[in-house]
Amino acid sequence: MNSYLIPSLIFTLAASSAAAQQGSAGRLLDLNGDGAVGRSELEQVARERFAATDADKDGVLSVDELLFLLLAKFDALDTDKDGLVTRREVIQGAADGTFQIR
Ligand SMILES: [Ca+2]
Ligand SMILES: [Ca+2]
Repeated sequence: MNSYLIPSLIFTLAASSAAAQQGSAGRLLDLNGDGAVGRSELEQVARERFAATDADKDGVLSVDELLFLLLAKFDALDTDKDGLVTRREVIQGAADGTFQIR
């Protein structure tokens, strides 16, 4: 993975995970409640998600740490637990905030 992809992936997963928990990515990312999402809010969420993903707290993300995150996302999308993620499950995940399509 390149240096751009990892932060982008972390942010996307952070936003979609948070949206699943709170119903809307906008509400979660709007940390100060002013109705807008600023760069500092995006960066704060990304920093927090990075810290949560960095299980061994060494300041970098290993392949294992990223795979753990991706597997958790996969499990959330695989709503019928058949070990496969269908287009319907992705669409449903996008609708309910489990998965963010960009
Ligand atoms: Ca680490
Ligand atoms: Ca499935």
